[in-house]
Amino acid sequence: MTRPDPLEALLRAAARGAVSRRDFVRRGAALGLGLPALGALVAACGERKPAGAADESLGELEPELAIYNWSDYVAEDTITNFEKEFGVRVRYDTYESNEELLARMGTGTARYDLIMPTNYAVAVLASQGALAPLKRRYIPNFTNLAPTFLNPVFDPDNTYSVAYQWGTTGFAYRADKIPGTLDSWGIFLDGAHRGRMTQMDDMRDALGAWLRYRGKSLNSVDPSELALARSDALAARRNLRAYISAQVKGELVSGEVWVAQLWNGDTAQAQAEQPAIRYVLPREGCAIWTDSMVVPRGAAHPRAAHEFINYVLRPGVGAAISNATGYGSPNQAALAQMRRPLPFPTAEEFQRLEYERDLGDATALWQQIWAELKSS
Ligand code: N2P
Repeated sequence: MTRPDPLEALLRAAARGAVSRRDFVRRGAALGLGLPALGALVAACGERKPAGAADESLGELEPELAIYNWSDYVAEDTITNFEKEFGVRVRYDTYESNEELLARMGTGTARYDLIMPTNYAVAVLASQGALAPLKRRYIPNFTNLAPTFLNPVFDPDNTYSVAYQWGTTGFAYRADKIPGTLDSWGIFLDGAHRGRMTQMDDMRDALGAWLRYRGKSLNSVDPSELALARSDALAARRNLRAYISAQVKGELVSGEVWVAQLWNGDTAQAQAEQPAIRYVLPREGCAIWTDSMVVPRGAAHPRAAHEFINYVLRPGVGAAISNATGYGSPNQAALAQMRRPLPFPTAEEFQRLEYERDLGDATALWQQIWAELKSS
């Protein structure tokens, strides 16, 4: 049976919670619905909460979605498959660091519906009121997440975030160019490899390594500890070819770079092309992180963003992403479909791993040191 349009519009508005029970009955009656039918519909829908409530409907799927993600962080067909299945056109841009993402969000000029910040960056954005609470009713696949990735400290109750991928920030090296087994951040102080080494173009990673090198927390806000990290970082800088993140993969593969501070997954991507590349979790320790999917407050296409989150949480989609990126999947239902599921670090490894936290007021001091490292 084909319904007349006004009735369909009324039913949709009721489903969105945009119509009170009394209005629904009044408008339904005006459209010719008898009282028994109206009563049954009202009972079936239940009383809807007014607009603005936590379970408010997001309305219909929008035909567009704007995603801002790390580079090399999806499988080749992740986006195109979503576009085809949902009839949504995706605008997809990439960034190289949380600082780049935070700066872009701060300008308010770039309008994205879905972004993937790391632990501490979720906390920073949430504290700025920049994130929209997620509507779990649109994310039934949330139950596929492994318990370890639920209720993280940076977002208790997963109000704003759903885990996307996880990994670590150690370093990669060419075992065919450098003899022996490397296991320390100290390698970057070795002048023998001057010009063949790189550190991440990322304040937290580049300076965090030197804090760990001296046995300090990579979340340190202590000025004297930071002063020491600064001088180690300056000494290492003499040996560096550049501060560069994901893009160093090509130079590692070609052999121009022999040692590169890098994430585990991007290292795995380079290893696929050059088997002599090794990955190290330095003995002094390094960062472990989870990148999460979050929706900026005021996003223009929130329903499409939620659909995408739910899509990523399908076992097959999550497995395909991790198979392509080399990172760990927080999706426990996906593990069976992964080529080499990344085991969560052992208790022994965990002793050396640390999550990055929001630095609060000390962010300014970190930024000042970073600006000095990057200049000249
Ligand atoms: C993407 C790697 C991003 C991980 N290439 C950083 N948390």
